[in-house]
Amino acid sequence: MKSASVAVVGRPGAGKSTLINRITGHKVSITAPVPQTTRNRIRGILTEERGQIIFIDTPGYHLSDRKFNLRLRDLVTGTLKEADLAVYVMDSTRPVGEEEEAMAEKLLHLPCPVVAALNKSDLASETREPNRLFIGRKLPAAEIVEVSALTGTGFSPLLDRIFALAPEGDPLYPPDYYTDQDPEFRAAEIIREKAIAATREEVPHALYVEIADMEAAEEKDKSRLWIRAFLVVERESQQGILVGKGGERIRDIRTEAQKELGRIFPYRIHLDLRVKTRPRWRRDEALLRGLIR
Ligand SMILES: Nc1nc2c(ncn2[C@@H]2O[C@H](COP(=O)(O)OP(=O)(O)OP(=O)(O)O)[C@@H](O)[C@H]2O)c(=O)[nH]1
Ligand SMILES: [Mg+2]
Repeated sequence: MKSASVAVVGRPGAGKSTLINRITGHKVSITAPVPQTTRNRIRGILTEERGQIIFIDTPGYHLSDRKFNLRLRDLVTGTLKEADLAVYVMDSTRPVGEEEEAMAEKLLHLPCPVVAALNKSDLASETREPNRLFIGRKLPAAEIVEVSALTGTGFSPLLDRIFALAPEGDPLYPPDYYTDQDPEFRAAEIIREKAIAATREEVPHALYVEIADMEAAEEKDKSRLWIRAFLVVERESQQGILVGKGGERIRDIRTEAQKELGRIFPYRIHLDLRVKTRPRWRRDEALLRGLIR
């Protein structure tokens, strides 16, 4: 039996979270068309006859020296240090930039093997071949597999490669486990995804979700899960955007979140969603310690 912990790394928006969701067959990690969605290390577990692979989703590797971003980058570094191997997800439709250079440089000095997933193969792209050459030049030992995280194309050779490189070992999780996230974190993430999808520009980045209360209650027809949550933003103006005209936007976010939470948790969901402001939270060291982990 094989057993491995696999760090999934790459530039923001490369498709890391989409890949893990598709590989595990579950919504493990939230995704969005805007970059810098993932802020935590999130495990997605795949168990097969060949063994168990623990995929660890990470924040997109982004070169900025703001406190918030440095913490995200530290998570990537820490995850790579503990992993048995790394999957380097690269968006084949975007030209290589300095972030890609920095990411590749980091991977070159790892003791563990690297598999490169050249992602978004479902889209036509003039940068695919140049990007493939870039990986070949920067990481000559890395095998390159062309994939589409969206459709699942290329997953079979990718998984063959991962299992081949994985060390022997016993599974760490029972076979039916696909993630180890606690319910509060999952709920907060689903709500954040719906809020990101409903907003633009700086709002998705200025946002986090605080679960104030989460409680299950037995009722005669079905068990209910009560969730009281806050969308926290940095400024009053962002609060207004989230609420929308006549409260329309927050109602939509709540409806979408409730729908998806109802698919994940075996309860009828009752979500009480509000908005509040916490100025400069992205510079609050103590808050970030709890939020980014
Ligand atoms: N067409 C296409 N789109 C993809 C593919 N993989 C991911 N995407 C899209 O790319 C966007 C970013 O995907 P994510 O999975 O959130 O990317 P990520 O690397 O996790 O991003 P961060 O968490 O910000 O680092 C989303 O809109 C996805 O639907 C793919 O194979 N094909
Ligand atoms: Mg992600």
